[in-house]
Amino acid sequence: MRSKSSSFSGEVSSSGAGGDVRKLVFIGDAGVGKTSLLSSYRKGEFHDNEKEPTPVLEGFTKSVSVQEKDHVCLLWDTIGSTDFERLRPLSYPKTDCFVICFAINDRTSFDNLKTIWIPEIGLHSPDVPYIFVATKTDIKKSMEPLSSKPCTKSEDLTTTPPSTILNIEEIMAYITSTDGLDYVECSSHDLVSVENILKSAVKAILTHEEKLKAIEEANNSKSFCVIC
Ligand SMILES: Nc1nc2c(ncn2[C@@H]2O[C@H](COP(=O)(O)OP(=O)(O)O)[C@@H](O)[C@H]2O)c(=O)[nH]1
Ligand SMILES: [Mg+2]
Repeated sequence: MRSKSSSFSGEVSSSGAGGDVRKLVFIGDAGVGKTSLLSSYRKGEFHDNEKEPTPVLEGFTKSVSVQEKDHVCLLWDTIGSTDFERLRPLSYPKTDCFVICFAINDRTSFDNLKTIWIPEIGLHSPDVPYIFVATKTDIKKSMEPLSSKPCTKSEDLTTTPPSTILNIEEIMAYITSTDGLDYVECSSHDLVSVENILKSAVKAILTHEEKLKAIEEANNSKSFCVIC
């Protein structure tokens, strides 16, 4: 990993997280791996994070290079459980991009994109771009060789049966039906895949800003024509 990291908490300024800092808020069901991927990325290595609590209302910054420019990202974790559905939106103001996570081996977390997460950001932050992230893809990879060769009895004893891994066609069918700007797969064990989330989020923000600029220019030229 290339960048310096620092803690950040409290108020954010009026333009996104402040100046050129891009605030990325990670949401998704409890247990999909949000805290693990953020804390692995921050520390530079994966720690089994089962007992580590999710930081609330506190983020940290990392910089990432996109289109030959360094962009500082403020990474903001949230708690996915329904008990926190009233507290969680306190993290949403000034968000530049939501990173909506589901686990590749957890169908409920995927179904909840539609029933919980898209409605939640639609309610609190309707004009903010978002991307989707499938987590724990190491589980999928560790199972791939098994499907291409006959299983022995011991190989059958995997904790995640192949049938519970979501397939890419189904994922893409849903994602292309939304306004999500990208889909990224990651594993907390593979920090390059985590950095790709940041790059994808920054690209989504830049795309969204270009779109807003084009709309504004079109509106300006329309008013100019009316005056003529
Ligand atoms: N195999 C695998 N397990 C993971 C990964 N990321 C997180 N986990 C495990 O998933 C569980 C829940 O992770 P956590 O980060 O607390 O989820 P959160 O509730 O979304 O923050 C923990 O036991 C983690 O060790 C991953 O990339 N691969
Ligand atoms: Mg957590």
